[in-house]
Amino acid sequence: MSLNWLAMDARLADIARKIDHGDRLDADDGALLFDTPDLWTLGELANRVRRAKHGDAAYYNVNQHLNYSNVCLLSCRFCEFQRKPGQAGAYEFSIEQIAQKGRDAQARGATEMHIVGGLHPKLSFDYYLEMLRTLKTEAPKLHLKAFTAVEIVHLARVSKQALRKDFAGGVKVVLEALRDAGLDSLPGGGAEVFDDRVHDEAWRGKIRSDEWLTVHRVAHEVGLFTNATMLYGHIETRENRVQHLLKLRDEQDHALQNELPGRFQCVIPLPFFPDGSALQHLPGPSGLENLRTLAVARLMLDNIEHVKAFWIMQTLPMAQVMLDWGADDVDGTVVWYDITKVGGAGTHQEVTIDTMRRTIREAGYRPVERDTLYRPVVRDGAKWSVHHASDTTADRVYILK
Ligand code: V47
Repeated sequence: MSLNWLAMDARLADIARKIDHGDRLDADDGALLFDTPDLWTLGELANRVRRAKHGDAAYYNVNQHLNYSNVCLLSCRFCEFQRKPGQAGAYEFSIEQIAQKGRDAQARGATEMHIVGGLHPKLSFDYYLEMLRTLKTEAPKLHLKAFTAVEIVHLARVSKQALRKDFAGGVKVVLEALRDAGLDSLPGGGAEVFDDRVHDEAWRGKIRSDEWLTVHRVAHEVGLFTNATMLYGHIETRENRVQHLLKLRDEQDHALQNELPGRFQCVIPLPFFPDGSALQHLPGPSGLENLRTLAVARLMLDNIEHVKAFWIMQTLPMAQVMLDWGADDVDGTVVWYDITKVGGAGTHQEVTIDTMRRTIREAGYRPVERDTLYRPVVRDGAKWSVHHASDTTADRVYILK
């Protein structure tokens, strides 16, 4: 019996050579990686890069997500989370409710609070500053990873900074005020896919890619580390995905070449979930498409250290497979999550530390608890400390390498 049909796609040989030599892949390589039927070689290449960077480590953190309000001025067609003011199910948390969640998370031993919400028409800039200040007072051990670039631009409007001609200058004022109130880093949400056609069809009214990238650039300039997402599997093309990854790579080049005090730490490809959204007639990406997109992200983004398989959207078994396909991180214990509820989940979506570690071990990897800045954490129950005592920028860079 001939096994020729199992042979490697010969077109991948050049890409494999580039990867072995540490050469950068270009847009044509990205297109080929999306086109090849040879998924095994693609996965193997991504795994090779992942193992060269992180060995058998698989990172997770003990975190808690907080979605402070689902009220949103936008009507993104992929979103099942947003509600209009007064609509059934619309909510916003008071500062005291948020403080209680912070105290609970800290008592549980969480290292991070990941905070995002809709673009609320009524909440003042002070609400957001107060939220951060209160959490820093009530739960000072929590790293506050808060507000997507979309919320930051909304806050620039709310605080009238967006009236300035200089968009980046207004964003800077807002980010500095939030940082001084306790903001520690920015999550990667709201990037969706960097393409104006897709933007206008599916999330008109939201900031465009140039604004999203400007917010992250300014964040890096003012010393904040950030993440980046890519929402795929809806009305975008695979070429759009390649362009999205290249734009992220260029932005990271800018941060690294200019030695900015912040940069992207992690990229998170997010598979579109149609249920409950205005695009629910679409099928959503298949498991194989998820693996392919993850592997391409790992291979194209040679300058971003970490790639996350967000288990909430991928499921735990899929996240296990993804550790072999380029991912080195699975996010954290989460506890509460309101934005997507896969397979009929409610807002309580939690894994315990034991389950997280067992899941990673069963996939053949070594579980490493990290803090938000990817420093190893030493834990004894709810008590924890960062393995490297000092918190200098030099230390961060050391751990990132
Ligand atoms: O920005 C919304 C996406 C994002 C749907 O920074 C959807 O560490 C799929 O950004 N199907 C929020 N995706 C989640 C996010 C995130 C998650 C985990 C870790 C980090 C990080 C960031 O969720 C939104 C949007 O792109 N989203 N609706 C949906 N129906």
